Amino acid sequence: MKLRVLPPVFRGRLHDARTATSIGRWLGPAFALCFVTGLVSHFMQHPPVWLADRIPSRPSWGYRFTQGLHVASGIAAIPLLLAKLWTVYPRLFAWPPLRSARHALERLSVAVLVAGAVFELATGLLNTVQWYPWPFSFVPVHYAVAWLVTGALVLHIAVKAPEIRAHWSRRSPGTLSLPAQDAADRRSLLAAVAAAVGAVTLTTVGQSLTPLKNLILFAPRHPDHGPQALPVNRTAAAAGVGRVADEQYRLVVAGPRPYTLTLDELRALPQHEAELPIACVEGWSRSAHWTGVRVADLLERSGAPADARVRVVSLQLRGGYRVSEMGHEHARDPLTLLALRLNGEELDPDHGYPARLIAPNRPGVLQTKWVGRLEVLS
Ligand SMILES: Nc1nc2c(c(=O)[nH]1)N[C@H]1C(S)=C(S)[C@@H](COP(=O)(O)O)O[C@H]1N2
Ligand SMILES: [Mo]
Repeated sequence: MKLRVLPPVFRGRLHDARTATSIGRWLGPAFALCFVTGLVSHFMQHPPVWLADRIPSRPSWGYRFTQGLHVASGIAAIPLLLAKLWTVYPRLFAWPPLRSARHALERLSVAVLVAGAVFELATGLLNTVQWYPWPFSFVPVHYAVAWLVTGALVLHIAVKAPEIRAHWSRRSPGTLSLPAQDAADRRSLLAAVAAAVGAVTLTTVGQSLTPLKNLILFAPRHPDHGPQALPVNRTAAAAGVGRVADEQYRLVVAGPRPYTLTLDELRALPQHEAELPIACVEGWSRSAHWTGVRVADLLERSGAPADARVRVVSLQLRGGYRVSEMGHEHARDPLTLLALRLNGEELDPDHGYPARLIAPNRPGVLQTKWVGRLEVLS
């Protein structure tokens, strides 16, 4: 007897190009928005040489906005991608599996697209909860795969352009041949997907869009939870800094005319106030009221040239975020402070006591805590 393995038969009627197009209409823009805002984040954190001194320090909420969109569009893309994969998965069993070299290439590009898209959303989501169950480092791999996915997506849209065009609008000829019942079912499916997108968005976006903070169910951070009503990413204990003793603290400003200040001397300098957010790459952000010494004043006193770049060095001895750099736009912005106070109190040790950097339009990871040194770079 000859055994034959038959491909499965799918009787569900919504595994068709029209449903795939309807979902793609939302999934495509979500990925595009996620990619563009991801690029912004990447270049603000790791600017190439030509850009390093050109990043604007305004609007002060710029990074908070783009990174909030990055994480929100990524989260919204999860139910969209799942729905899209459900719609098209019967094609995995298409028979014969390969019809021609062109068909083989197309299937390969779809495989890259699906694998890359799942990888980006999964690693991005896990990054928002600071869980890294993989051996590679998140940022460079998430960044590289984003280009791969974007390339595969552009190719996919180009290959599918005729089908997309045929199914794009309600009146397109593709619809006429389909039974009326399918249209009703499709509307239900799309309504369910829209509800899922709305639900995951509304229950997470409050981590950054603070007016919606009371709707937070799944976001890893609540913007109010933390000392002085501000979340903490790395505590003083985790950073190995602990509570810095007042009498031991020194701020070194290493410019053309280097000098050192004690904490009392720093407190005696003119203090300024700023309302600025901490906007973490992980998607939470929170605005706060900061008081401290203008970095511009400290640099001026050291004789730093107006266009100098500055390196900010933490008292923390190990860890990736102990040093940050900024261009002259940030260094000379009157809102850029070496903050000593937060929301009317001395900084909590977890927020960088006795002094931390706070600057407008800057990723949270570059808002260095426990600052011990400002170095003027030539
Ligand atoms: N020295 C030092 N500064 C740091 C960090 C760090 O690990 N070490 N973490 C950064 C990150 S990732 C963020 S989001 C903010 C968090 O600031 P907050 O704890 O004051 O809210 O601090 C930044 N400054
Ligand atoms: Mo962060």
